[in-house]
This record gives sequence, C-alpha cells and structure tokens, in this order.
Amino acid sequence: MSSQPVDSSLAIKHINVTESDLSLANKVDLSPPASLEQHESPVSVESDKIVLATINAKYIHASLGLRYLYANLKELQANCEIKEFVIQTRAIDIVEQILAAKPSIVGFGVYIWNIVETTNVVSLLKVIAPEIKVVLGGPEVSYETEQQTIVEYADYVLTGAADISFYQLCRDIINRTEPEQKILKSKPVALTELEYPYQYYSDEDLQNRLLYVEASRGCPFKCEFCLSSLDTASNPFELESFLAQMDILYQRGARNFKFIDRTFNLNIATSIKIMQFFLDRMTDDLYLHFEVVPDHLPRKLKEFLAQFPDDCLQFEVGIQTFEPQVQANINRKQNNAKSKDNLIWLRQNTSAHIHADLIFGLPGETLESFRDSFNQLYQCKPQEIQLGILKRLKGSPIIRHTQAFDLRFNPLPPFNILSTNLVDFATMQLVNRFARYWDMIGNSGRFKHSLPQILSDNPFDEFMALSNWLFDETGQTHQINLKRLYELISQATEALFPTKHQAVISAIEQDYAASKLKSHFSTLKVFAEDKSEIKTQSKLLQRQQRHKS
Ligand code: B12
Ligand code: SF4
Repeated sequence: MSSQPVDSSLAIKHINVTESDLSLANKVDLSPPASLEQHESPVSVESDKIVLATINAKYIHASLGLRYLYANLKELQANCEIKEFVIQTRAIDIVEQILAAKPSIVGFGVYIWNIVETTNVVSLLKVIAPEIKVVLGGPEVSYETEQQTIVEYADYVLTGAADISFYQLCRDIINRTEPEQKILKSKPVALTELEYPYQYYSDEDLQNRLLYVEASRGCPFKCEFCLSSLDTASNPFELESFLAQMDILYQRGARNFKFIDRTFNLNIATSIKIMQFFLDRMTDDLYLHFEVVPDHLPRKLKEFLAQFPDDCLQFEVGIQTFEPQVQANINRKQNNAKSKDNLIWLRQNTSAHIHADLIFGLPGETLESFRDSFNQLYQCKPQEIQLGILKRLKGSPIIRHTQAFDLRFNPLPPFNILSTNLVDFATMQLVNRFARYWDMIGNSGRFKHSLPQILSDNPFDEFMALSNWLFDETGQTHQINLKRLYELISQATEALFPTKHQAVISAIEQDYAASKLKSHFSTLKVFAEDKSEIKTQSKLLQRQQRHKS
C-alpha cells in the first residue's frame, strides 16, 4: 500500500502536531501541513467521510454499540460506514480495509477483548495516514484513560455512552471547531432521545449472527467486580416503541434475540409484556436469551416462563459465589436459598436452558469456599456452569480490595487474577484448567450419562481429580479431539475411580453413540495401560453389541 518506510516515531511526531494544524490539512485542501510535508501521506481522504469500526470477539457477535452511534449520526449518517472485524484478522489488513473507505474520521469501539488488536490497528493507521482523526470509545478506554498506550495514538477519546456525543464531536471536527481536550466525557443520554439502531442489522446479520437488543440500560446493583455497578439505576426504553422495533426485526425474519439488559427480571410487569410479545409470535426456531437475577422470580413471571416450548429460552443466571462473606466483600446482595429454589424450579418446570455463572478469585474466596459454591450450584442442575476467573476491569470498584486481599492481576488482557492472599498461583492454575475442562466435558453436554456417575455426590473434588489427571496425561487444555476425549475420560476413571469404571464405561458408550462419531465404540482405548485387557474388553463389548442388535 505505502511506499513509505514504517517509522514508528512518525506517529509520535504526529501527536505533537497541534489539532488545528491537522484539521486545516484535512479540510482545506487535503494536503498535509508544512510540518508534515516530508512524510506526505499516500492515502487520499474523502471530505467528511466517517468510518465506525470495531473488532468483535467472533463473527457471530454483531456490535450494538456501533449501530447506536450510527443510528444517531443525523445528517452525517449518509457519509458514515460501519466496518466490523474479528480478532483473528491481521491489523494491517484491517487498516487496509478502513483506508479503502477514504475516511477523514475513524471511530473505534474498544473493549477488553480487542484492546491489543485495536492498539495495533490504530498505531499502524497513524503511521500510514496521520491526517485521519481517530476517535476512541467503549468501556475499555472509558476508565484509567490517560494511562493507556492506545490513547497516545488517538486524537480523541469519548468516555461513556457516546450515542449522541460521537455525533457532536464529528460535527465539531468537520466544522473545524474541535475541542481542545483529547479526553472528553459523554454527557448522560436520555433514552427517549435516542434513535433505535435495530434497522441497521442487515439481512445477513439477521440470518447468521446474534442480535443483541436492550429493553433497558444500566443496573441498580453494585457487585464490585462488574462495570455495570457504576450505573446509578436501570433505565427502561419506552416499551411500546421498543417492541415495535422487535416486531420489525421479527417480520424481517429475526429469530435469535439476545437481550443484554443487565437484569431482565427487575421490573416484572415489563418482563411479562416482553414474554407475551414473543409468546404471541412463537415459532419452532425462536430463540431468546435473557440475563436474570436468580432470587427474583415472582409467581406471575413463573406462570409465563412455564408456557414457553422446548429450546426457546436461555437464561444467564449470575450466582458468582454462595459464600456470604465474599458476597459481603463485593457488595453483592443475593438471597442464596431463594436463588437455589428458583434454579431448581426453573429446571423442573420450564425447558429453559440455564447457564449459571460462578467467579473464582474474588476477595475472601478460598478453594474450599469455591468448592462449596460449585457443589451447591451443581445440585441445582443447571445445564451449564460457566466458571469465570475474576478479571480486573478498569473502573470496577473491586480494585479497592487490591491491597487488603493482595490481589495480583495479569497486567495484560484479559487482566485475570493470578493470586490472592488466600489462593496461590498454583491453585489458580488448577482452577483455570478445571474451568476449561468443565467447558469441554460438563458444559458441552457430550457426557450427559457418564459425568453424573463420575462425579457422584462429591462433584468438585472428583472433577478436580479428573482435571488434574487429564492435564498430567496430555499437557493440554485445548485441541483434544472428541474421540480421544472419550478415551481419556474412560482411562481417567479407571485410574482414579476403579470401582466406578465398568458403570462409567457403559454410560460413556451411550454418550459416544449420541456423539455420532463414525468409528465404533469397541475401537476406543478405554483402559490406560493393559493392552490384553483392552482386547478382552473390546471383544466383550462387541459381544454385548451383537446381543443388542
Ligand atoms: C455482547 C457482550 C459480549 C460479547 C462480545 C460482543 C462483541 N461485539 O464481540 C461476548 C459474549 C463475547 C463478551 C465476552 C466478554 N465480555 Co462482554 N459484554 C457484552 C455486553 C453484554 C453487551 C455489549 C453491548 O452491546 N452493549 C450495548 C451498547 C449500547 O453499549 P456499549 O457496547 O458499551 O457501547 C456504548 C459505549 O461503550 C460507547 N462506544 C462503543 N463503541 C464506541 C465507539 C466509539 C468511536 C465511541 C466514541 C464510543 C463507543 O458508546 C456506545 C453507545 O452508548 C456487555 C454488557 C452491556 N450490557 O453493555 C458486556 C461487557 C462489554 N463485557 C465485558 C466483559 C468483562 C467480558 C468478558 C471479559 C467476560 C468474561 N468472560 O470474563 C468476555 C471477554 C471475551 C474475550 N474474548 O476476551 C465488560 C466490559 C469490560 C471492558 N472493559 O471491555 C462488559 C461491559 C460487562 C460488564 N458489565 O462488566 N461480551
Ligand atoms: S453482576 Fe449483574 S447484578 Fe451485579 S452489578 Fe453487574 S449487572 Fe448488575
């Protein structure tokens, strides 16, 4: 693209040039100011063209934040283009695609999952086309802003919800009335003044991606590990107009709605109206995801939930910890008994898929107290238990405990906790691997018959033993192929719980059959060492198989 040698000092040089120099270069005749002449940019810039870009965690996640900014760009919208990328794309290719649009302003949505990649993109962009104004926004740059490398490369950072402030800043840049400060705080937005973004989900988005929607913004709770604890309240969008938007999406063929409201069941009357809206439009392929607080399911809401058919509802239920002292430390108000009763009720009376979250590494948590939380949650039988490791989110109040609990966080994304005063690094690693294997074995649903037999009534300890055995044996927590995983679990059971082995093998055979893997179960190496026993076993299984058929 550029014949210009890559000189990283250029970016720094550019930042030292005053804002007004650059705006003149851009807006008057597109030639660089005298001070930049020897680094003449090879990239042409179309007057007032805006690109809104972000790097999503995966293709399936469409960015709602960018669509809000785009929806509220008023007269500037016609000259704006959204460009979404995924984190696997090389920075240089992203830059190339952005430059192809010839923008004069590029806004980047910056999040914990893309901070490294976006920093690379912005630094490259500023070398190749220093005259382009780069505006950053999003939760990752909204706190501890000055300390971040990416901010050095940017022209502006707009912290907070920028639905309206991005428009105002672009207008100021275009009118050459740019603000002097680099870091600007967005004013709180009145939801009633916002244009809805949903029409900017394309038909391709509707077909292939998760559609994020929000009926409210903010959270009234104050769990200190979470960024939403900084919100003062949960503010609803006007329900009728919101549902009208959902109806348009539905009429266009959308069937996969992911509600990102922090607490969907906060206002029960609203939750019920939303439920009723979808019940009235029920189809076989409708899929709804909600984040709910577990201790607030009044009878009226339960009656509605029970009416939904199979495979339609998914609930993300934050438990985080059942340990009262840890809950107090992080300011999380949760009625544990009610939460457990409700989880059990949901499993017994609805077909909702429950995805329950626990976090390890919270201040005051020990391996033993975490084990208790896991065991209690396991007894409630959610289909999935998401085991998260505490992360240091910029701006989250949990940071206040850093000294008292000797919280040591990874300085690099995802800023995960490495040790606390109660959990050493080695233990943290054990739980990290436990979480990874749990995803593969527990949450995948591939071991539905065998896993309960392995775990019996001591789930945490038995799974920890399994996890440690798997890691000792393979040295891997990723890229274990499925057939091998069935073999490994059989072998681990033989080594760790020999008395259960025979029963577990039979259950694994059922799970294996459900997996639809091609090779016959009898070819699996279900014993670790004894080859002759394997042969006998395979013969035995083959005979049993013949009897069955
Ligand atoms: C969808 C989502 C995801 C998706 C990813 C989506 C994607 N695009 O790829 C998935 C499920 C993968 C995900 C994962 C995680 N997530 Co998440 N996620 C969300 C969620 C629920 C919705 C985001 C959203 O659309 N919000 C609605 C829009 C309107 O708000 P917004 O995105 O913040 O955008 C506004 C502003 O930020 C700003 N803005 C945004 N872009 C831009 C661009 C410019 C130029 C400007 C000026 C402003 C600006 O203006 C927008 C409009 O007001 C939020 C919680 C929430 N309700 O916001 C958490 C959230 C973003 N996630 C969070 C976290 C911590 C995680 C995880 C680390 C959780 C974990 N597993 O431990 C992982 C990381 C994944 C990874 N691979 O590393 C944190 C963010 C922390 C951070 N600093 O980025 C949030 C805020 C949750 C929280 N309350 O703590 N997440
Ligand atoms: S964890 Fe959930 S309930 Fe707690 S502050 Fe965050 S969004 Fe609100």
